[in-house]
Amino acid sequence: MLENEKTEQEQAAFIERGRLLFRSACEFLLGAASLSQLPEPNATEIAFAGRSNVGKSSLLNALTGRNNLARTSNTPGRTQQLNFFFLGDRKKDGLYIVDLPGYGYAKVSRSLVNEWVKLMREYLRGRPNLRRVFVLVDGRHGLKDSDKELMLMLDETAVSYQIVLTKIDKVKIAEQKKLVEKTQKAIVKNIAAHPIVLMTSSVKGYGLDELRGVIADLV
Ligand SMILES: Nc1nc2c(ncn2[C@@H]2O[C@H](COP(=O)(O)OP(=O)(O)OP(=O)(O)O)[C@@H](O)[C@H]2O)c(=O)[nH]1
Ligand SMILES: [Mg+2]
Repeated sequence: MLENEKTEQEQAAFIERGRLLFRSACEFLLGAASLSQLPEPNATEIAFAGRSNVGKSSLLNALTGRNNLARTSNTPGRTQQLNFFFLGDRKKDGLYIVDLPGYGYAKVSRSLVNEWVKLMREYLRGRPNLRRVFVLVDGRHGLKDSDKELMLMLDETAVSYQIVLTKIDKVKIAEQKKLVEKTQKAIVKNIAAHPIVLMTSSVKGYGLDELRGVIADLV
């Protein structure tokens, strides 16, 4: 069923599941620069991908209510590794959350871009526990060519993904619905893309309950 087709009661239960999941502790596990360093795929995994500076680390911090769990910065291209976090109790249940290295930063050399592509491909192919990649897209800019390239890579590797429009506090309320519709229309042919596009603001806290609920439903 689509997220926006829930009854009021179902919606409340969905939000509550997300709230409970994100009430658990979240710890930083490791930053991996190569695949050999990844933790055992013994729990559900989700990942945040997106252009440098789109707000991946900020969103992880906002979701977990921790200001500096993931490092945020004004310097694009800073997170150059796969940063693994664990939400929940590792002995019982919970999930891996991965803050993926950003892309689309103009000043990065061709060889670094190639390295990024190689690392991402290997990661996407090598994680059977990866349930969904959240592809973050800056709400002010919409889908860029580099986002479309990533989406193609996800379609090819058959990894399910969902678009999250970030920094929505910078988009006029009157424009928000149109932005979602336009983005949803643009991805109809992407076979592994979830049809629903989400909106968030890490600064204002907008859309976080919904995203927590979506994540809880994947565990
Ligand atoms: N207005 C607004 N600014 C935001 C929001 N989320 C993040 N930012 C700002 O955007 C900048 C980049 O945020 P990060 O979370 O570091 O972005 P990132 O995607 O992790 O960047 P890389 O690690 O370099 O790939 C920071 O200056 C944040 O304060 C938001 O919801 N609203
Ligand atoms: Mg980051």
